[in-house]
Amino acid sequence: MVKAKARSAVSFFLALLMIFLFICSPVHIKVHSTDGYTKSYYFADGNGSFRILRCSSQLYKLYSVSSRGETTVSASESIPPQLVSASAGKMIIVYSSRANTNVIAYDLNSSRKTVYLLPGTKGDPAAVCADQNDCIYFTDSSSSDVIIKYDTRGRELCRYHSDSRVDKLISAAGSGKAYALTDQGILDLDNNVIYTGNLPQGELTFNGNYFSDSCGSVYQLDDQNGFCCLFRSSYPDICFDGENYYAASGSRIIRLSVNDDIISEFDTGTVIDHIIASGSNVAYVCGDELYLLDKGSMRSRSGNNDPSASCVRQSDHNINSRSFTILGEMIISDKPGTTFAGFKNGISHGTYSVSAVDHNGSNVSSGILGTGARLIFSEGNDSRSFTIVVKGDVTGEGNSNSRDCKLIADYILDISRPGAAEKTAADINNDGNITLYDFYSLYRQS
Ligand SMILES: [Ca+2]
Ligand SMILES: [Ca+2]
Repeated sequence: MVKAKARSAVSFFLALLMIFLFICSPVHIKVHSTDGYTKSYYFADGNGSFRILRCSSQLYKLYSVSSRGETTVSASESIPPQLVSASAGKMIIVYSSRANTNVIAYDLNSSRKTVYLLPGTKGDPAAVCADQNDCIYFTDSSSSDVIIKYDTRGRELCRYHSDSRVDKLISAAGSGKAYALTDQGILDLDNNVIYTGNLPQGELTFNGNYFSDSCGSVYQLDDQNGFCCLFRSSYPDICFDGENYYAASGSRIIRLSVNDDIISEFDTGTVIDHIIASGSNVAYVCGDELYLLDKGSMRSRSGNNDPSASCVRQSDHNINSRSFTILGEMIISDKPGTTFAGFKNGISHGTYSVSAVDHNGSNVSSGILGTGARLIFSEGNDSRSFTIVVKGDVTGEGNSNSRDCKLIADYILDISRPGAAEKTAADINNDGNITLYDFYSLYRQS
């Protein structure tokens, strides 16, 4: 009787242990047999699920892996892909048949498939993406500085001429706007603006709303901020779950705060090939298998960044802009209401990171910047500070209105004296003096 009780207690604890181990171990996703497949791609839909595309010289198969680890085949075709790319929740496969270029786009959220035929294209496909309106942007190797935009029926809508070779075409998750990554910078195709700072390096991985490069940087593309670098680490493989950054280093996964401090880590026991986030879920690839990370199993650790995983990035300290005038240590804007992100994205700043201080001297990371605010560009011990001048904004809150007219009148009547930035902001016609002409010009505008 006692023995039976002891046995049932032991089996009860064994069962508990099994459940405990099951909960604590990462979910193991083994997708089909990988025999015969020559290449695998891993994507995220941004809503917590992952996709695995297995390709061979005859076919491809697309698997969906849910946030709970259930795996299903979501598409399969007897087509050998020539080019595969993903951005803004769309996965695109390009293949050639009968001298035509064919494109299949899968919406990763709905699995909806759109098929395109791009007639008259020559050469091998070099870059492709689809925007939110299902238009295709395409570049081939025979004219790698030309981007052709097609509608869903394969009709050519327009051509963009980049001044340099197009390496990749990507689109933003929010707006679906298309960008071309060239060897000169990132070209915003809608606005014809080129960003030359903080360029992605190597392979790009998309997780729906963010993307990372193979040199430890995480980027965001959205309607408001356009293209921007959110984070730079010393780890060559990193992803972002919307709250923390997760880097892979050997067999370890390291969770980093937005300040690049280590919060916790997990040793998987196997060398990790790649780490990827989808929404708030993180997965990692070892060999041919995908594992979902159980964040609860990560052990707390504090410390600085791991220097053993250093990713060498060349410094670039050039500051220039097509959107704003840079004069000495002033950045002059004729667009009242420009936000911190607007300044940051309108100025190419190499590898500098950018911070801002408003006209009252408070650190800010968003919102409108006005005359007297400062932008600080820094990297390591190197730092440069510029004062912002917004034409017509003398009061410093960033917009021009009757209060700015009143202050200009005070300058003219010598009731108050402007500082250097205010003087430049009040001199609407740029003749070096503040006169009634400046007052009337602003009065008519406001
Ligand atoms: Ca103002
Ligand atoms: Ca003037």
